[in-house]
Amino acid sequence: MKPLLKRSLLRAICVGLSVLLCACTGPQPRTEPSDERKLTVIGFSQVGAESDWRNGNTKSMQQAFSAENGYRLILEDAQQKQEKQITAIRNFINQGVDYIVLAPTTERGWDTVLAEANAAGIPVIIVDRMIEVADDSLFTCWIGSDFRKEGDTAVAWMDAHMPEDARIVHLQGSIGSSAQIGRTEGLMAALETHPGWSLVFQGSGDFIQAKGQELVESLLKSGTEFDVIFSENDNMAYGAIDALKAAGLQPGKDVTIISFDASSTALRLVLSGAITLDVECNPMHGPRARSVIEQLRSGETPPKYTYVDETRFDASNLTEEIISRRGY
Ligand code: GYE
Repeated sequence: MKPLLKRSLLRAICVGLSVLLCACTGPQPRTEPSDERKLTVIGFSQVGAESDWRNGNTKSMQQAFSAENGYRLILEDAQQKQEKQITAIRNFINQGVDYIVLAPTTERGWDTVLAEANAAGIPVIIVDRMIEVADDSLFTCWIGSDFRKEGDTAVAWMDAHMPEDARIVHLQGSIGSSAQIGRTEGLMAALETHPGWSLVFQGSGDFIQAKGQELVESLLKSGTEFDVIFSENDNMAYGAIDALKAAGLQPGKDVTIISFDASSTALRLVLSGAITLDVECNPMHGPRARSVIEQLRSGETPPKYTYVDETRFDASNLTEEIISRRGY
């Protein structure tokens, strides 16, 4: 048979088969672009995938803005780079998304791009870290944590449990992010009121486990002595724990570790004693952001700022049950 003839015959058989299939199963629901167009499109610019907190946050957004819930989520991972977020926002504007959700890397540098979103009439919802813009009307609302309060919670605990001459290693998050700024401010204020406390090291591990590990390794190599590690997130604390163990030290006993986020992995380390205190920072912003968008869609005005209620965990108030309900 000539190849052309063979192809037409094959096509005829396929068409015949699909007609038969339709006839047997009845009319098929249409999932054509018309359905797709009914979904509300969300452009979400995410910081990156640097931590357990961040991955929990991404998952929460994906679940909240699912197709079953009537949304199409366009997720852009910025790999912790603000330039990538600015490009992502410009792409969202070009694509004509219905809403932009921004989890900003740093607080500053958003005025121009948000003015562009504003001019295009696209509401911008900020989640997690805060932004600092000259004109607050450039964003519709913000949902996140009180990072300064988290810092203060940690130092209040230190005040009650740490010796007066505690030597502190401070692992900071990404410099210029609200989470770093607030938690650092808490510790800096406490150092002023505790003249016996000393800061033996301060540096950024960018919220990343490997960087936290490197910093503590090099401190140990240089012979720096310390009693407390104030780690501005759980992943850097994991790195610190590995470095201490590799040097033959017992985290939680030889060195007190204070961390932030309270992800389930870290809370297990609180139970086992390696982390002594973990200040909660809750990443489940998906349902909160969706609720804000639903309010906007029905013509309501959501609150400009929504702070999430948070707690802190140490051996005195942590149970397996709490960990199993964490979700991140
Ligand atoms: O603490 C850290 C993440 O901005 C609250 O970013 C967030 C912080 C969180 O990488 O783990």
